[in-house]
Amino acid sequence: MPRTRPISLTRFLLEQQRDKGRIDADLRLLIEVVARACKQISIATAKGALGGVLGEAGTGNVQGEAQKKLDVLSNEILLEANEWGGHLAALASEEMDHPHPIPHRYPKGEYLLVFDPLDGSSNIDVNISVGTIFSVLRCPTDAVDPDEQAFLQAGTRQVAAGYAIYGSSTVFVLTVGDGVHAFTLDREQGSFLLTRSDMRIPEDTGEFAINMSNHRHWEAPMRRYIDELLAGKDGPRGRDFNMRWVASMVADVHRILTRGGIFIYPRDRKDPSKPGKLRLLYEANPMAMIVEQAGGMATDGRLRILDIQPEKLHERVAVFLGSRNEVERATRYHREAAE
Ligand code: AHM
Ligand code: MG
Repeated sequence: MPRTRPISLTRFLLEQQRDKGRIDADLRLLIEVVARACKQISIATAKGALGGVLGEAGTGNVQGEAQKKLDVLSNEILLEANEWGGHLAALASEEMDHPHPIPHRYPKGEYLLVFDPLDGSSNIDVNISVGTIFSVLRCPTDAVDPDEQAFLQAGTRQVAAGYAIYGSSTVFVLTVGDGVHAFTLDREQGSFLLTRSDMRIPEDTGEFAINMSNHRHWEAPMRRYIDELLAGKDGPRGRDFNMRWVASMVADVHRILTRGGIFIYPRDRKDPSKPGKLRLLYEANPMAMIVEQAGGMATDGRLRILDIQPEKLHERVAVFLGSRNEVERATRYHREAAE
């Protein structure tokens, strides 16, 4: 339940800067600007058919995916909001082939912002939750005009990560390395208000999230883990498990932060050239930081996601995240199979 005098995101960030010394003024401004852009995206998303924003944009992104009108619009909103503040050295996004430099007419800052402007966009037209995911890195000091290389940093180097979920309410979830905090958008006031601080993911869970239709394409350890869950009370786990799959990573992760669970998007044999579907820099890394900050665990089935050294801006990775004991088990099955 919200407190009687809820803390605004603005005040929370100011306290993180002034009292805790955890963020500087530029990072505070950056997060505020991202949150403001998320408010705009939330408004555009909520208008739905009335805003003329549903449907295909008629273009494709670098990953060969058809872009929705709202993918393109959300990307533009985030670019426009972040270009001029003087806090960023460059931006990169799922929807752009290459990093976007800060135009010369604006001052440059020391941070890099990388984002998925509208995650789960296959759900837009059917009115199911979508979201924005973002990650903040420091720009290497020797990168005068930061290119792709500047972004290729392990997730452990993130200074902030978060997402906004546009669901039955709009919630902005943030970590600056000091726990995970959720702010609900008060639409009358137009501000994000702290509604959950220090979110914790339970170590154990009876709920899993995976796209089961890919079962036949999975590797053996993946099938072993899920088949054991499906066997329920009569199987080796001796209990029943429940399944949820929203097909919006933000929504699945938000549920896991709220009540626990394991989310898996494994690599599979459908397209062996792709090591998973989700992207390391703007989906897996920010979510892994959030999940770890909430006491959970995030791996690619073998390694800790945050330790992976990226080689490409749009690199894909397998993702196992959520309640620690289940992620540990699924990861162990994969490691054992590799021995
Ligand atoms: P997107 O960024 O193009 O929306 O793709 C990522 C989404 C995730 O939000 C979600 O977990 C996954 O793709 C769903 O994939 P699938 O349709 O294969 O179940
Ligand atoms: Mg996405």
